[in-house]
Amino acid sequence: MKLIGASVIITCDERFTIIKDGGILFDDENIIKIGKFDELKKSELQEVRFYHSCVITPALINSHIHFEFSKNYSTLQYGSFEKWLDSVMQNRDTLMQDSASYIKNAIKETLYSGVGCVGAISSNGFDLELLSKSALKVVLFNEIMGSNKDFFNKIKDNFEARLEKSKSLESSTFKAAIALHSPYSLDIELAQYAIKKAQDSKMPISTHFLESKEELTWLENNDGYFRGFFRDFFKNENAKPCYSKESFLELFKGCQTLFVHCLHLDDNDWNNISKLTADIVSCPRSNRLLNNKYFDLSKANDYNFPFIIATDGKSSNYSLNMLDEARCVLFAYENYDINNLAKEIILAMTKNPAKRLGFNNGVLESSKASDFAIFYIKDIDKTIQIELNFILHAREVQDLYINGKRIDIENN
Ligand code: MCF
Ligand code: FE
Repeated sequence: MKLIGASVIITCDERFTIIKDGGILFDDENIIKIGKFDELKKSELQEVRFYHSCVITPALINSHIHFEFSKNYSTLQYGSFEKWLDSVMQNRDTLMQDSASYIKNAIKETLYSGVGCVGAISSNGFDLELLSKSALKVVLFNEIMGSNKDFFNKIKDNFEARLEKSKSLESSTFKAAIALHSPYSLDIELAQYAIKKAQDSKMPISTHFLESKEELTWLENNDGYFRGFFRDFFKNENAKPCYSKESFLELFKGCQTLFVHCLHLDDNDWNNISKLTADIVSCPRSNRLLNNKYFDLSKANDYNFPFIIATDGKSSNYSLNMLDEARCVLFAYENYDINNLAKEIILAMTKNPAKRLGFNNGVLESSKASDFAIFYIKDIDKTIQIELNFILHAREVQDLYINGKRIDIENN
């Protein structure tokens, strides 16, 4: 048994318990007991450490990230979804080329920001082995995309090979799953085929949904930007949307789904998603950069969706640091009481996403996984606004534990 302690422990449990001068007693799998450091010190211990002027949180969770796009810095265009997608189509191949070193750095950046667990969208499988070898806990969402019937067999073969490879690498820290890119980019036959695979193997699904007004116009009116998109990039003059919003959502009955973005939902869509076994993931900086819009948090509250935030990839963000994402949220939602919002943001990157990714982490209480992040925050023992000061000042972890082991991030 090991014991770590700190000036403050933010447990993220049901009552959002905060323990001052707290301690966590744990082994390589689970938390055994949590309480006051001085009390727990009386146990038989292999290792003891107290972090002065520090906060311990559950290791953070970034539930939507595209590691393969980590080479993008200033290449892709921001400010309009249309310009962004055009620039992805034009630069995708060069961004993928020799991207391994960028992916490795992105994994490091992720760990340094206190993230111990990710939902990674893998479009080509280039991130697969690097992620499986990393210290991170990973749900690898193998992406399927395509709407041209001539290529269906090729797409299926490629998808299946990636899926099988990721299944063969499964471990206590690595799980295979499935991502359907979006309703504008995926034919119904391929969607049904991939959903069946997810259901047969009880894998969660991730999908982008109603990110842009262009997608909404396409699904509702069969018109707008996407007409030109299919004509210019796929030589298809007669492309039609494969779904209505309703028929797309219907596909996910009986699945465990993460809908990502959801910036353009109407009441009917909110209602339909709330009937599914589904959560919504919001990527605030990505949404600001591509679509000039933030997720409607008050609607999410009305429909009882837990708040979940993620960074998306470097394809639509300037960093993969979850603490930068947290600060963006704090400043974006000006109508919310700042102290309450700070607490909601902490849950949005711990307890709330943990439920769907299934690693038994995200909360510090006995029998949960031993995944912790420790941050030095000057004078944290002098404030009553712990959550707010944590979000304002936390930048890089002091230490990160995954499955009870301290991670050597630099050499990971
Ligand atoms: O989430 C953002 C914006 N929305 C859609 N896709 C992506 C994002 N970041 C990367 N992507 C990838 C996506 O996985 O870009 C490609 C896909 O492989 C788009 S090609 C239609
Ligand atoms: Fe995304």
